[in-house]
Amino acid sequence: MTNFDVARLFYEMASLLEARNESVFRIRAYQRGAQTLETLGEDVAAVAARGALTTLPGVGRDLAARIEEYLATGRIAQLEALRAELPAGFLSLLEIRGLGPRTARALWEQAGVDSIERLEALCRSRQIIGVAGIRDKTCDNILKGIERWKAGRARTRLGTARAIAAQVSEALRARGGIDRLEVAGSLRRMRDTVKDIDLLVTSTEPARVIGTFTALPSVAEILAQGPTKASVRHQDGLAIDLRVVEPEAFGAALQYFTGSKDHNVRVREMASRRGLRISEYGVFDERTGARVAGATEEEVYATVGLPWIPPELRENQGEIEAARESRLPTLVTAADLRGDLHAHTDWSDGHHSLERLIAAAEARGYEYVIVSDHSRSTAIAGGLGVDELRAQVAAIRALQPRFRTRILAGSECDILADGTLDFPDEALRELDVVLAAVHSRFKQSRAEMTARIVRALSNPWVNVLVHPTGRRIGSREPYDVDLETVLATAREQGKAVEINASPERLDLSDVHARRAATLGVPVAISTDTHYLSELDNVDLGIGVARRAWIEAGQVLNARPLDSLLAWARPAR
Ligand code: DGT
Ligand code: CA
Repeated sequence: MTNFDVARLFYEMASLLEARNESVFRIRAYQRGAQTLETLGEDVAAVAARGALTTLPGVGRDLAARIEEYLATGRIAQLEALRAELPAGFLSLLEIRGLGPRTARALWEQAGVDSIERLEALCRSRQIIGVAGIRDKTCDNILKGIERWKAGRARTRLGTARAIAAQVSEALRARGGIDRLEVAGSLRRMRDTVKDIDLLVTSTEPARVIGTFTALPSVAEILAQGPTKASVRHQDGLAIDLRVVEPEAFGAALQYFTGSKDHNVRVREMASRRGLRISEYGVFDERTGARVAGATEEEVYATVGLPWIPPELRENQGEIEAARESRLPTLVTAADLRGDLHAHTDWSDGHHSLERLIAAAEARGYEYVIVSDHSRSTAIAGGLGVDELRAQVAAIRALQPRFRTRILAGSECDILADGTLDFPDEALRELDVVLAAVHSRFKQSRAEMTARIVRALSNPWVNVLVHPTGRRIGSREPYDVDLETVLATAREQGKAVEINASPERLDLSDVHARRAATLGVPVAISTDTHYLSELDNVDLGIGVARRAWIEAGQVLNARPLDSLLAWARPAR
């Protein structure tokens, strides 16, 4: 139970009252109360316990009673009655800018509009003109509002959001006034896409920090601003929330705003069974109201008898049980990786020479790095023919004496439509490690695609299936393939699968990578580097692997060179 939750219910209440044409004063009262709660620097339950609710700005007897009711029962009866009068999709209509609650209600009553989809269809066909006073112009405005709503709901790729969060954090730190700054939310959990960036800060000068934040040059629009919280839209489109919290509540706030919501629900239930109440302000004794924890996340988890849980696992996917039974995995870290197993050079579509790639890998302290350029069939990427491949292997061997980092001769070899490979076995056997990938005929049937990949994995010279589903986040769906069969084949044939760390791929995804690891298939975490700076994307791949519960022992490129080579070439 939090200020946040009550505020949301109050906003909803205000909208529903407006839809019913209720008094403007009642509507405003709920909006005002919601704003107060959103920016309140103290847990509303604590205020209630002191009997001080009516001292809050905008909170009169009526609202205080609703807050008391919510704290006691977890519901607001009047709100539920109001909701029952309207269709389930009604509230979503109110998210469209330019469509007020009254019009929305009239549209529902007179034209059966009960969802955004239906609203859009009726606007496009202009059937809605004349209903509830809607004119041509209004129709266009609603359509514009729907477009904006769609854009606002679009999720941003992890890589992009991380880069923006890093820039904004750095800009904030440089301007001073901040003691601690942490990223929370889905970004801290390393989800492959995020809705927004959640920042948490401690500071002795909240007003200064809020002022600095909203005035950053990269901020395009201020969405909301209070004494300790602000929401802005970054010039790149995504929203950023910043909250300033007290140091003694920092751990509780970080835990709360990191989520996931489902994870937090479980933790709160555990607390409740112990007579404790957890909110973003701390952990409190339900009886006495005394704060028992809040400064660190460790402290918060300890009050419910759990060890600290890595953010990537906080999805209510078994981590609570694992923590309780002391069997949380020791997740792989960047330090565990000994090399990169997927990188291009200017022999195909990479933007750097062989030498520069090796030098960059050596500078990172890698024990090995692969050179895995495309094969001929990926003509668009300047794929190599057999002769060029042999020439490249010779160039690699000639270059090796100049470097400590071992250069692995490899290929990202195309899997042709029938599952055969783009290079003959005689060529593949000269390589140290062979990657295989689908780059064409994405529309094959599920049966064909599955058989194609299974056949490729059955080639003795193939080692790693890279970007196994072909997805490009936000632009291309994965191809239709029976991944269970593919993974079972990989396991049977002693092959590995890749977590491709390229920000638009992240393929395998967290869920699929977890399945692969569970089945005992080794996972390679590789960058698919085309520009040298992309070697840094390895952190995104590590994030996916950690979300997949993967430990170093399950990661192919955490193995030392000898064991990697012995695995890759048992036949040699
Ligand atoms: P997203 O959709 O990528 O932004 O995902 P999150 O997890 O970052 O979600 P967000 O930004 O809505 O909220 C951040 C965290 O705050 C979330 O993981 C858990 C917590 N939280 C958000 N809304 C609620 C809520 O209504 N109730 C509770 N109990 N917790 C919430
Ligand atoms: Ca978020």
